[in-house]
Amino acid sequence: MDVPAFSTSMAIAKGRYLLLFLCVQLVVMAFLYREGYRKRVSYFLGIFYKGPQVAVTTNAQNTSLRGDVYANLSLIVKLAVPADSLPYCPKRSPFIGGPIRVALPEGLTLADISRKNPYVSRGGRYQPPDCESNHKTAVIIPHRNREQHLKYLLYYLHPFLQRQQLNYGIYIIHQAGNNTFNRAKLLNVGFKEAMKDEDWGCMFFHDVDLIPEDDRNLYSCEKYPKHASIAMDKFGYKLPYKSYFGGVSALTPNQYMKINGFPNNYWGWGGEDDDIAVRVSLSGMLISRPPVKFGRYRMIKHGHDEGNEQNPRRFNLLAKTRRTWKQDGMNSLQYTLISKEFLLLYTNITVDIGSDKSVKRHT
Ligand code: BGN
Repeated sequence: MDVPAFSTSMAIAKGRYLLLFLCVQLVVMAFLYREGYRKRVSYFLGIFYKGPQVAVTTNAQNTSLRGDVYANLSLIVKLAVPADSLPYCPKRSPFIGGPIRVALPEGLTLADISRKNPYVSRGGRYQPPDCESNHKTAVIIPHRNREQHLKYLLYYLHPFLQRQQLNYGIYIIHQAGNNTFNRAKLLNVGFKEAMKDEDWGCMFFHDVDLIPEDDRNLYSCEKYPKHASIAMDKFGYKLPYKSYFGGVSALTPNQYMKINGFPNNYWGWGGEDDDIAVRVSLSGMLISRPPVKFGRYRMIKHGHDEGNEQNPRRFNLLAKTRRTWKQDGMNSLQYTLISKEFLLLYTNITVDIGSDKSVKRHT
């Protein structure tokens, strides 16, 4: 009988096909793996999409060192499709790497930072070149005479935000003149000016001397106002007290307007962040926080801050927040815009916010 012989040779042939199929699979996998699958995917999409071709580009400076905030950036490549047909970014960015090693590079210049962030456009704006972001975040940074800190923050913040696949913009709000510093009023100005540019979905209010140490600390907004800097090195990587809301916080425009923005009358150091926390609570909201191992920040050391002495009136002001918050805030904000420049790494807003002597005292 030759039937069994026939079925044996069929089985051998099938086995060969299976082996061949497996080999082809292996080769394809090795091919996809070689230079990162994203580049390959974009290559394949390019074959099917017959519109104008966009060059597939990579960053040159990939270092695969663990904890290097720039390490994953070279994997971000332009997708070969027009901007309006980009797919939505995934829920969790594939470029997030976890802990970031913060070392302050010597001799850093703004030009170096620009070179390391080729996809950042004028005004310090960015959107992922390979997908449509799910989040639109403005980062507002009050500033005066802290050029060195600003440089370090920009060096870390740009790649940090890109790794999270955010559509973002960075705003520096510079207080003109030598009057006492007023952080909260500068943040109000930043909110107002940033909203003129774009329909931001989330505002991050960020001190210039705080560098995030884990990119799983997402710079997007939550159901409630978020306090992001919950584990700072200077406080032993834990909250100094339960209602602490200083350093880095985030609100949607709706949440911001619900609390009437921030107070305008805290001149000098201290108390304004506590006032904001009281506003949040008086508006019937809670505080959202990231997990403690993500909300880690390193504070850059600095000496005495001239023009930002402790505010002796902060105790009085804070005692009255319940009575004043609806009259003092976004609805009473007054300032004179001196300039708004769209620089390479940030939008620079210089503003005259007056002085504590020019405000009516209610004490
Ligand atoms: C608090 C300050 C905050 C500051 C934190 C951390 C006040 C008001 C006292 C009633 N609050 O004491 O503004 O962010 O320390 O340094 O001073």
